[in-house]
Amino acid sequence: MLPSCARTFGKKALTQKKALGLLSTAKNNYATEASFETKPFRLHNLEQGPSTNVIISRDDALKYYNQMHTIRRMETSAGNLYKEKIIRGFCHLYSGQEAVAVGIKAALRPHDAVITAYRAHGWSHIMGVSPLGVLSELTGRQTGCARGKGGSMHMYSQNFYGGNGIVGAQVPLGVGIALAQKYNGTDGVCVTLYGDGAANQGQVFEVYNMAKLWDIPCIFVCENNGYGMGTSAERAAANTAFYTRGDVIPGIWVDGMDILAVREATRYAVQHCASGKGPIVLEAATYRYSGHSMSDPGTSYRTRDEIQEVRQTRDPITSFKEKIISTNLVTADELKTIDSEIRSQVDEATKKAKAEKEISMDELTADIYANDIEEQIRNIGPFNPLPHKRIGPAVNLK
Ligand SMILES: Cc1ncc(C[n+]2csc(CCOP(=O)(O)OP(=O)(O)O)c2C)c(N)n1
Ligand SMILES: [Mg+2]
Repeated sequence: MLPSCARTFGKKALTQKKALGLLSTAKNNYATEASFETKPFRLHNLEQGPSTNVIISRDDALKYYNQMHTIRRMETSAGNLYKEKIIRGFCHLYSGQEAVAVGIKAALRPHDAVITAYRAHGWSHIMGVSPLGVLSELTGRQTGCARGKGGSMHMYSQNFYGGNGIVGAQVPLGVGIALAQKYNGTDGVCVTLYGDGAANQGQVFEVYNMAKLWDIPCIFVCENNGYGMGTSAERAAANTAFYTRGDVIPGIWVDGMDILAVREATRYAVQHCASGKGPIVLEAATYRYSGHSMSDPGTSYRTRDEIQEVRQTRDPITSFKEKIISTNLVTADELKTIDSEIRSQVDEATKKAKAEKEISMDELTADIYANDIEEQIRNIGPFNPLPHKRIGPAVNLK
């Protein structure tokens, strides 16, 4: 992405300051906004796509940098906690894919919904869960966003429907959420994410069909990170142009390593769905740095050089950082300060996530039902049921 222009903040004010003898410091010489040219979008069943000219403000630049960096840092910490055996069970990291979550979220309105698969830590955070809420959930502690009962794949928040461990199963659910949006007369959309591997499942095509038939406001997002576990997309899919696979549903290919391109494509998709035109498919071309999960070193089906090359040439954070520094939206020093703030925030959260308590046994059968319809829950045997109780309000129950 090439910088095409940067507008400098308060040039007149600056001249006046200089005239008054006040030296301009780097701090008050920022550009307030800059524009960039994205890679071309590829279009399917669309005459015109999103604009390749994107504008970003200084405030948004800082916000997106902060969000992407927080996800990266949190995932590094999660990886370490797993290696220390403090996180147990499954743990799928999102490092490398940050621009997809941050770019999509930047284009959503508060009433839009999101559902994803098991690579859900970054999404949970971006949808409102604090680093402590995520990391404590991973370590199974009571400060976790699901009080430690959900773990890596089952985190939720307002308008965020998880965290789903069965490959592809969230796609019909996402269409259902979008159908509810339409049924309730909101103009909300549901962003339904799935991987390149999941994209080959039959249920995905069944709901493509229903969504188009009923013009359901669902944004299908295929996060194509190149692999489904150890199988490359090329080996698994006869057609790897995932943005075309909705047949009559329009589709857009977007560089998923460029947060601004993702934001622009999502804005377009939201507008498309919210104006009653039905679903749309986005394919975000991205990459995962870690193995599929913590038990996969991730180097038997791809080379270390391949990973290294992506890190060096397409990393979503480094490339964004270069853009916003070179257009004078921010300074390198400012980003360094943000880096160290994020580091201490995540370190602090990690410390707490290790030290917090697990929930007590009586919570084992709590919050199973949103409405307390069954007072007793079957135990490991049928004769000693455990009481059901509600602890907190259900997150997405209106
Ligand atoms: C129904 C089902 N089949 C198989 C699995 C095992 N499995 C977990 S992840 C995965 C690969 C999915 O790859 P992709 O959709 O590309 O997502 P990514 O992991 O790359 O984010 C498989 C086969 C599962 N969880 N559920
Ligand atoms: Mg994949």
